Amino acid sequence: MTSIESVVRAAPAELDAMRHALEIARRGPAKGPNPRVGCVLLSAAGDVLGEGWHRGAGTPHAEVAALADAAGRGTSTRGATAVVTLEPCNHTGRTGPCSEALLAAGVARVVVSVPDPNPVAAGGAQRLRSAGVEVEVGALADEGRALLGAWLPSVERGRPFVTLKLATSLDGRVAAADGSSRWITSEVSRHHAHDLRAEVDAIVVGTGTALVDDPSLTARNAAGELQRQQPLRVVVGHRDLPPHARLHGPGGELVHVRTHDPARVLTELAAREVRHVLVEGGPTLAAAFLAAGLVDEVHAYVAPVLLGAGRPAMADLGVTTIGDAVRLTTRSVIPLGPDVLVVATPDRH
Ligand code: AOF
Ligand code: ZN
Repeated sequence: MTSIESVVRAAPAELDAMRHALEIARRGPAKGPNPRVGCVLLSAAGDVLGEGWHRGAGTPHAEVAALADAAGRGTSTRGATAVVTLEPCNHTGRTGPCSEALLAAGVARVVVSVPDPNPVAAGGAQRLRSAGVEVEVGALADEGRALLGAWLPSVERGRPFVTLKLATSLDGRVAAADGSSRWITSEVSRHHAHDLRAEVDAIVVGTGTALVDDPSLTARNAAGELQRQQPLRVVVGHRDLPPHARLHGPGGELVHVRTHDPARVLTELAAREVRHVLVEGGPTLAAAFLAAGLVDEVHAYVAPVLLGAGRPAMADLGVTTIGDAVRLTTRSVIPLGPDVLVVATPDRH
């Protein structure tokens, strides 16, 4: 971005409209292939002509929904300003290009929060400018990026965003020496972890964990009932699951990726339009993702329990000297009953 473009010229009424667009965008789904987007149409006098938000892949984009809302109110959008949380798309995907829809509606000015990082869809700002429309990009950009969550880094990196979940004793163990592990963390932590499952598109475990723990990998509510939208359940490794495994029971679709290469797992999931992956273990898979530099965020639930000679949370990372340690930056520390949740991101070199 040039220094000229980084100066955003947006009127107070446009910033108010952007705040509202960010708010209504949150009515859309927080996960899935498409981002959450909101749009507010303003008259030259600053009155709201229409508003809309994106309800998920395959449904109209926010701009088109806002134009339809204005048409429903019987107001003309000729000369209007469109305030949009994401740069209008310039492609025909599941729906048509928003840039063309805005031009056809006679919109004269567009205020955008975040440029679209999707190379397939991007280019709307340029298309609109070349047709004589004024375009401002970067209004309330921090809020706009926060709205997009894991979708933004996932599209920027061309692979799903990866959260690694650990649940350990204070001395970093995930099981006692005999393998028993129920329960190290408290019920509060386990509920919190279930909510995290509900937020992601896919949960990944290694075949070792699938065979030993026989997990169901479902997102359940406090009453133990399955939540409405279940994440994809992904098992990584070469061994087969027994026919009676809980993973064959009710829940999200089960995918078995027969590889040990984390990059291949992510390529496979990206092809299924997965944007956010939760890696739940075990120690071998966790180490493989970390060693490959494919962990974006760690959620470590740590319980005030000591296990001594138990099983470590992480297999060999290839760290033999302190200079090679994998360092992270702590983003937040959340007390959960007797436990704490540490959210941290690996430092990139
Ligand atoms: C917009 N407004 O409301 C959204 C946009 O397959 P499609 O047609 O739904 O296109 C999805 C892509 O379009 C998505 O990856 C992102 O780049 C952009 N989403 N764009 O102008 C919207 N949801
Ligand atoms: Zn669009």
